[in-house]
Amino acid sequence: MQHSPITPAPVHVEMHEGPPFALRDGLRVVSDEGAEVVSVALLAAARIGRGCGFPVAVVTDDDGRGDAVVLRLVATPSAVGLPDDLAPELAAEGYRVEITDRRATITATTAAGLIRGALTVQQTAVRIDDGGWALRPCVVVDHPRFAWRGLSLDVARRFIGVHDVKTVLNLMTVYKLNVLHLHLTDDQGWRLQLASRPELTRASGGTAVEGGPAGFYTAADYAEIVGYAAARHIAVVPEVDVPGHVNAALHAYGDLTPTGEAPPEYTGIDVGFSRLHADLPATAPFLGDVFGELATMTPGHHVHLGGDEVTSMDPDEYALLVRTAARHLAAAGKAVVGWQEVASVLPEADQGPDAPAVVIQYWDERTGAQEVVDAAARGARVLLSPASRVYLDMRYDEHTPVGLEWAGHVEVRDSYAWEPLEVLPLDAAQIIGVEAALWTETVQTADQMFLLLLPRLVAVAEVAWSAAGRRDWDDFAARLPGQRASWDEAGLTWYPSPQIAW
Ligand code: TNX
Repeated sequence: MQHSPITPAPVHVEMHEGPPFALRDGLRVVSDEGAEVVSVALLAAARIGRGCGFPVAVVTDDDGRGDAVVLRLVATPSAVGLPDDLAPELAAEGYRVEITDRRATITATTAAGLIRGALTVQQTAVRIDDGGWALRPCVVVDHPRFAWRGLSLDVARRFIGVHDVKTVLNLMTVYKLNVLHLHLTDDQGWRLQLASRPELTRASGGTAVEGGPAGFYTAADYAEIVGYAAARHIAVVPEVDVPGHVNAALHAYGDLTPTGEAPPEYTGIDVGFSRLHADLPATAPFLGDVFGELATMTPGHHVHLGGDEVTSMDPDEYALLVRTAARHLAAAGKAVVGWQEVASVLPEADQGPDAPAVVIQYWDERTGAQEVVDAAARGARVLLSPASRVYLDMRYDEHTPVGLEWAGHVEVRDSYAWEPLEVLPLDAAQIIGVEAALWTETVQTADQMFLLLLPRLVAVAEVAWSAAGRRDWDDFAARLPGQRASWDEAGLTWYPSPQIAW
């Protein structure tokens, strides 16, 4: 059997011998009826057309002829070929792909599964003699290991504009990641315009670490990002970080400080010095406005309230502030996500059994593991972001021109060769998934951002998607060079790690 290029590695793949499916002018995408499927079909047609250099039509009647990429919805996971006992959240993204010399057929129970399959189809593409493209014949049956496969982008320390966010979303689509977490606020800047609190972006939208790129998203910009992500079946999880990391908010609204006086803007990179105050009359209305409006703007299920690195606050006050924010989100129908520090105060004991599970994001391997395990025992689900593996703002080695080092150097193999079930003493069902993080204290340009993301983001994507038994460093290292042409074509900077035979 031939070697599979598909990344992340699928659950089941057979690459077949025999003639590939040559893509020629006249190729059609045959879609099932229904707006969601047709939207995936249009996206697939546009991607294939761009790659091949001719227009690809979308049609909804299958005449059975060749030269077609077929998207087909079926009613049950078993009709896809997926195991009957697979969790519904995983089955939803499962798919089957079959490529013969005349057709590629993608089968799934949802549009999300179809788009994951469409990207698998694209990864089988090879150049043929006439300079065109062909798809390699194969059968793939696949589904994700974890429901949450994320990337957190810190757009607060430096602003990342809509265009660059879309480029990141394109990359996430290719590697089947499905959550974009936007860290929208921090000491150095506030990046989302809110009608209820216009001073936030007016006073703090134009600052960034050390005079770096600043700016903010208008409501329309944010909706554009959310819509672009949704078309790719990627959820946007916005984060407003409280009760620490709030200098940008205090700078905009002085009544959030005990003196009533707004502190100056902050453009350094220290953490832990700013905080809200539970006993000030302005604080509760601020939390209500911000989280209420954020929830309204966000169609997705989850909203992140931060909660990290609050030094010098009485634990009762911390609990009160975090729980106030959490209750505003719950009242708006959202599930709460928080950094691991909130594990001491969430989920609340009286949160009913029907409330959506709180998600605790574990990042700091130096401390707090027991609190996370205890929160999981109270019903939380855990999102794994162990810094020594998936903090993609860490330098690869001492020569990396940008990045921090507090969690050590993180080479490609570090990001790849770890087992999520071994990070904390948890059952598999308590782990919702894996999320990489790109903090931007040292990042000034899009090139620097992609240098840090590539190739490590691909490694994390495989940890999150591929079955444990399908993961193998040598196999991954052999597949990775096959990905570089697509990065080069997209004009993305990447790190030529010496661990890979490029
Ligand atoms: C820790 S991770 C932080 C961030 C920094 C990051 C730098 C977390 C919840 N807090 O504020 O940007 O380290 O690596």
